[in-house]
Amino acid sequence: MASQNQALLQTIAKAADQYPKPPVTFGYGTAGFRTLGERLPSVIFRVGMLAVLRSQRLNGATIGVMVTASHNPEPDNGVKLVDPAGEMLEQSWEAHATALANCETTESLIGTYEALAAQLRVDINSPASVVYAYDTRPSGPALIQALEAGLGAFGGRVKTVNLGITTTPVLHYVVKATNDKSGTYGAPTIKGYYEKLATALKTLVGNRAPLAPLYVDCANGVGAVALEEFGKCVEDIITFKPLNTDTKTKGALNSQCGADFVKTRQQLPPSVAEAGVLAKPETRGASFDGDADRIVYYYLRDGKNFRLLDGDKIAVLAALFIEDLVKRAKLQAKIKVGVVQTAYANGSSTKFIKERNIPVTCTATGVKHLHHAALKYDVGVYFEANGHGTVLFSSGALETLHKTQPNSPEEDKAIKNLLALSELINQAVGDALSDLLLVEVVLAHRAWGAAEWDAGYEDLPNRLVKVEVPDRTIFLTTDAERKLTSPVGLQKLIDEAVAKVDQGRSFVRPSGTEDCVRVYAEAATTASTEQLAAVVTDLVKQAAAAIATA
Ligand code: 16G
Ligand code: MG
Repeated sequence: MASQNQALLQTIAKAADQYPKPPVTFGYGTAGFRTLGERLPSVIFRVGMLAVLRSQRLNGATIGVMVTASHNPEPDNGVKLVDPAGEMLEQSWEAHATALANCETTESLIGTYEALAAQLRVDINSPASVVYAYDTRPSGPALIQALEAGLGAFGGRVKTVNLGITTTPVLHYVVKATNDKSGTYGAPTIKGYYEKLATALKTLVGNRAPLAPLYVDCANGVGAVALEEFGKCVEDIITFKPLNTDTKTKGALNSQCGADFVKTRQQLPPSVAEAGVLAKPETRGASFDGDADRIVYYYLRDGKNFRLLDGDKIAVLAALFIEDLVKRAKLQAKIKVGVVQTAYANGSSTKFIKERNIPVTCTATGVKHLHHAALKYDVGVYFEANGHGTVLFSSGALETLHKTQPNSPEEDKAIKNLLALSELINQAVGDALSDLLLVEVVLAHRAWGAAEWDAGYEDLPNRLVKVEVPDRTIFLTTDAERKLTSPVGLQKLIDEAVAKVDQGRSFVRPSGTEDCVRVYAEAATTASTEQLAAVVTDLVKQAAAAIATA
């Protein structure tokens, strides 16, 4: 076996020589590796090696690799690994990814890999399975070649499936479906996913009239490809009016459009405003981000004023609807619905949910944290304010729904709708497309337009400030990022500033994706919000400067 290993390692080394590491330090963060696409070939080659190791460690279960940089500018790219249940890579493996990516030479790469395999008790000659996909970025094809070189070095030991250009959530779905030995989750293909969604949508819409047409800003990204293909499967139920579907023009991706633009600027993409398509008050629009795992909605109140319906609004809409169905099914005692948010959720949304006796958990930023907290509820609704999110049905809840004998047609209907929702909503990861269908279904059932949906609660004015500091690693947080433990003394000053403001709330955390610290503030009025944000920003700058010069 030793000689077999040596032969394989030699083959890998030869292939790795074609992908030397540039003089850059890489880190596997919240969103995987992410930087300029041209810097990434060596990283992607090594991610291929790690995917094989991960699969071997899990007895050959299929692992996913997604090449995308989501809402980042077009020259960027990135890569992340997907675990067998369709979840993000287990956190302890992020360090292995970072270690491999930063080996300076082929020799150190091979040494590190061999040591890692030994430490994890993995036989590098055992079978593995990897499925991969990429978005519409120009650097995608070259990076996929690097990935294939990394996987190809293992020869026939690794079974690979290339899904081609598709969205991040579709890849997550295919990974989960491939590993589902019961075969009930759905066919492990892009088409299988669309068919699953379409079937669930048909059940939920029932004999209602077709849904209102919906304008969808696709951020000039891969969401446009998905929406076009999926749209054909449901054209008798809903008509999509895609906007920003240009995946070919250089520089168009995420430029002046997409969910991140809309959420950050709190305004329509100029292209959507110019198209004038939202002038009628009953018309609503939505924006995907660059890899279609995030969605925000909006409309023009009275045909004029921009109103954002973000992840918080979607969470409230979904949680209350599901809670209603559970009550109609008379299953409140057995199925508990809960909501998971981050500190960025608007205080009004949290208050609104709690007042309706639905429990709310707050976690640190990043999908994986919300996802894990949502698993603790029977039905866990999780959304970040920025539009990342989904609804998870526990196996216990699904079993209850399958086993319950309804005592009335109403109970029967509620149970069937809950089961159809569990099929409509992506159980692996948040999906803009699936979330869109969830929103449209709830609005159809409630006979609501955007204005009625929006009417539930009014957001508190809020402000997010990006602060550049000499060293963001000195900022350490606790209590789901709502309090600072370092720099020492800073939290007390923030608390004092907050106490002076009506309905004030503010927190500071280091970004996980950019070299900066983020300050969030909200309060009863716009003026007091701006003031609170300014005061806390100053406190942060002073504390950072004091430490830098100490
Ligand atoms: C990443 C996260 C997103 C989070 C954002 C925060 C995933 C897939 N993505 O994009 O959930 O909101 O980081 O960025 O987990 P920040 O740390 O720079 O504020
Ligand atoms: Mg994204």
